Amino acid sequence: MSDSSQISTKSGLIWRTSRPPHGLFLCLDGPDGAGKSTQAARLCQQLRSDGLQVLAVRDPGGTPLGDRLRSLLLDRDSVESCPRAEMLMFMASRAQLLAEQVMPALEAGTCVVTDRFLLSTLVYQGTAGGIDPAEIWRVGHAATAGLMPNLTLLLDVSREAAKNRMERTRDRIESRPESYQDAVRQGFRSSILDFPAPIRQINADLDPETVFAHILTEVRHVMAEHSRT
Ligand code: T5A
Repeated sequence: MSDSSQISTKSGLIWRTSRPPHGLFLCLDGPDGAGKSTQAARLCQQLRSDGLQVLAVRDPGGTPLGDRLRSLLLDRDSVESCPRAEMLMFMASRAQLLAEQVMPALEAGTCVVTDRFLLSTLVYQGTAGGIDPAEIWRVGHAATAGLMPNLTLLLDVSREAAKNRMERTRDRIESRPESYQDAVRQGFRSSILDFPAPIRQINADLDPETVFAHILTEVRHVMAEHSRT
């Protein structure tokens, strides 16, 4: 993608974001039960009613290969994988999602909204899973060709609020012990300190309408910046 701007370096790697005429790339991320899917659907609906072309994707998944990897990674009766194999499967799904869906859409000027992205791997497999984050940044750079979202909305949720929202059957990763989920929450909170791309933390303990209002304010701001570049 040539219409992109270099924004930052991290672990000696150069990261870039999309810029016009390419579309805006937005990400919602956060711990399980933060309400990402609810807010992603709402955001897409709002952007479409504003007249934008919008592609909604989820990571892992979103392609035939990604959906198979998603089953391998998340089904409770799936085969076991070591932490590195798990990390590489998330990255493989992401690489395919970018090649097959995200890049073509951005190049056509479409706004892409993704439910999770590279930050999830840094937190779940890095901070909570024990893999050196520098390694994840390197593999992540290869998987994404250095592309970062124009804005990551980090939905911060307390343990209590998340628990109340996760009544359905838990997947393989959601079934990990409370200590893993606490490390995930803490990992997301500290990730904003030196994240190499625009990121905003949103209090996701609030009611859905208020959370959405905060998200929309941040998105409107980045949209205005994007159209000025
Ligand atoms: N994973 C993922 C990794 O380990 N590494 C990686 O690199 C990646 C990309 C799958 C799992 O994979 C892991 C993380 C995950 O464990 P996922 O499919 O995104 O990732 O799974 P979840 O995070 O579990 O996604 P969910 O869709 O299940 O949860 P959400 O999106 O956080 O929550 P949502 O919107 O579905 O809402 C859940 C419930 O809460 C209510 C909703 O109505 C719904 O009932 N709700 C609220 N209630 C009160 N107040 C609010 N503000 C609410 N918002 C939503």
